[in-house]
Amino acid sequence: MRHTRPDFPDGFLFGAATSSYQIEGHGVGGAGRTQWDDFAATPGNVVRFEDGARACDHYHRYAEDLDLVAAAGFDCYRFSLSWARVMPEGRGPVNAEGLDFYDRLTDAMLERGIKPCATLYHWELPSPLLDSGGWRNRDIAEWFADYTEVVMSRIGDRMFSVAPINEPWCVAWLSHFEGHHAPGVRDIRAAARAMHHVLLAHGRAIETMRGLGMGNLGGVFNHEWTDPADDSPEARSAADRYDAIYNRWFLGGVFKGEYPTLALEGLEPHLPTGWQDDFSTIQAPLDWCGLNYYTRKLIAPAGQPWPNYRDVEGPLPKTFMDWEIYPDGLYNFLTRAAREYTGDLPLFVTENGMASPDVLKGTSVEDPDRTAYLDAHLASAKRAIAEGVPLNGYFIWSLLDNYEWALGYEKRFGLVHVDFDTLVRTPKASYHALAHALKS
Ligand code: IFM
Repeated sequence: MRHTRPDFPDGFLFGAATSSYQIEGHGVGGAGRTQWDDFAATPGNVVRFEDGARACDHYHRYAEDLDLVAAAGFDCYRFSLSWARVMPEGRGPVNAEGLDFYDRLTDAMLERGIKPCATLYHWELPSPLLDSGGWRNRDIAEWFADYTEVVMSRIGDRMFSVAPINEPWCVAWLSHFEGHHAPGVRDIRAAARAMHHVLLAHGRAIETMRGLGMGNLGGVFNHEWTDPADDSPEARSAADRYDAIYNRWFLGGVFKGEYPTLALEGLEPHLPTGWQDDFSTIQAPLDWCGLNYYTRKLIAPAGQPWPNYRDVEGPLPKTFMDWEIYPDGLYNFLTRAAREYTGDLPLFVTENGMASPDVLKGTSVEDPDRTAYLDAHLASAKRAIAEGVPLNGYFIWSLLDNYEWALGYEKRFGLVHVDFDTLVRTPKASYHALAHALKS
């Protein structure tokens, strides 16, 4: 890697990220059923009907995994907690075994000198809550606040940082308008409500944690850079609508107390009554803002009703996800976020990384494309810092190969290869390159 730790300001934090359902093994430890178990059990939703029942068995192998985090020289580990593991019904009874697990995990990080960076929700909604409407139901904000209180009353004293919800766009739009993720709904009214309720729940969780006396609280928002597919005004306005729904809705809600007009054009008729009154909660002050970034999209009109866009194939080299590699997008977002939304607030790149068809040969995995991808995105991060963007850290997705949701186990994002039969972990060449860079 060309970039090493000394290229970044003193105190700049490097971390690796994972999420509960993608690695833990949800079939053990008394976890309740989740919307992803149901979605995966419905043919046609997930490649090979794969689910997270065993995943990487991190539940039993967390010590080995944290050893890998420490040995690479990471400062932080970004992990998530499963709502259904802590409260199998989503409300009411607590699974003591689940809380104990997160307590052990936290202490295991601290024993290794790793800063625990928690996310409260990374998509495994307890199935009984979906029976009650899930993200369509406004009550989810209070259910989520209750869960937050339970879990953070136990481990909140030892967290370095906490964010309530990973990637609200995925929770709301990808899962309720596009239907690609659980619960697989394709319905504009459901999507509008989820778009709003996910931010309301975010705000209630922040308020709850402030009430517990916690600090260093943030939000984690995913972004896709958006360019028009051609020079036509129609393509420009389709790209602007995409940008409004994907990128500007969430930052606008949290940092400005407003939703973008181009998104309201389609969603306002479907929002719950009185939505404007919720911004005081949604805008609960944050200590930092996290941006997840992977790619850009080229957007054209689709000849359909609102939102009337489609993405077209771009010319740039692509990852195994078929995502264009566009490091400038990270720079663009960091500078835009600081300029238009977050000002002096510390920013973090909370996810960045790529999938590749990595193969274990003997005892090694050569993944030069991943090293190059990370290096190029670190260059963009550095460029933004040089222009005054208060970027304080960078997290790689992901520590381990894991369950890539509807795409199952085939898309390997890890710095560490996982053999999903034997569960043996093998650090890839990118892991070694990074470890070298972080210790420089
Ligand atoms: O695996 C996901 C993760 O759960 C959320 N952010 C994007 C990653 C890659 O698709």
